Amino acid sequence: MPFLSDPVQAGDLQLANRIAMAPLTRNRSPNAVPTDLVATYYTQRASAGLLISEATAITQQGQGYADVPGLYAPEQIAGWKKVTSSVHAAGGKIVVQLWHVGRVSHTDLQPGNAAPVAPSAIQAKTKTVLIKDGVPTFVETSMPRALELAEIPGIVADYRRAARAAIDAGFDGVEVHAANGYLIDQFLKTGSNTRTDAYGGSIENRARLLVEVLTAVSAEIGGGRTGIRLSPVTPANDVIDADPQPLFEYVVRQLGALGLSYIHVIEGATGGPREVEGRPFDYAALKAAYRAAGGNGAWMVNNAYDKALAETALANGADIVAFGRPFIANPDLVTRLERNAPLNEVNRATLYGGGAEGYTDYPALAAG
Ligand code: 8OZ
Repeated sequence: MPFLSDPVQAGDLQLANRIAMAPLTRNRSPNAVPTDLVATYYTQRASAGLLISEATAITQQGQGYADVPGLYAPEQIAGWKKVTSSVHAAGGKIVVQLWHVGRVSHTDLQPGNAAPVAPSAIQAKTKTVLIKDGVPTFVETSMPRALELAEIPGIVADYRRAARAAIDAGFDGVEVHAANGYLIDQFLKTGSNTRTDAYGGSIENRARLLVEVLTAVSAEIGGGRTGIRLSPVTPANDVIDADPQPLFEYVVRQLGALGLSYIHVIEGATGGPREVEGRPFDYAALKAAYRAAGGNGAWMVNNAYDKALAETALANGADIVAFGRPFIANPDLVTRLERNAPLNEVNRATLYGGGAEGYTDYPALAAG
């Protein structure tokens, strides 16, 4: 039986251990450019087998929150280069999470103050963050407009361009963010997609954007450097599907032939309970469907894991466990899990926005 400290292969990525740092939004990249402080933060955590960056906008249209990073302008790529070279110098591996928020945005953040785009003109009952007079402020998301059929190839091309930019910026690969109620998840799920064209209606149609994006990204940079994050039953950002089990089994079957590096599954409600009332889901069946379709990527699980639960997951066939909040508060989480050392608690007041406090000042264990 593998241990968390054992190495693992995820497509082209040779990882030193089975502990990943989950993608975590921190809103510390003004003008969408990662700063030197961002490089320090990731480098402090480079002992993870894999660092997955915070969600990173593939275009300005894909941005939904103040001060999140992007990957579409030269200065953003230059900022990320400092992050990746510093992480690599520390012996770490890092992929970038490619993000289009779809309807989870605000006109203040969009090019020309336009409406955010979505599969359908259905507003999300969720909040986003703007900076008003220097203060992070939660506001309702704006009413979106439905994407025209003719615009969809451009969205796929934006993901492809961002994947190339990721390699230019020195990342070891990408994770396509298809979870948590953002654009790709909005297309997947019946509650946010009422289209009547080739991208709405049947499971095949609702999954079409996801399959086109993953096909394009893996053609651009190689499947072995391409991962994906899914959240079958999360209520995050007001998404729901009428029948998620066949939907997600279809999705992973389509991914089987792409040779992806990993499939990253959020079990339950993102950052919340592992069981969502009224939304049962069989994750073992999901993994079996992926393997039966020839999928050989690593199987990465996430949500509310501690060491004991993580070891049980490995015993049950997971390959990698992603830790979120524990990695915010414990830069040396790998060592702490190995030694069964106590964990620092996360300070929720400093999660989003601000500077070094609650970001790069969490202490590592004393040496020795
Ligand atoms: C917390 C705050 C803002 C965005 C996600 C990218 O849930 C996020 C996110 C999380 O995937």
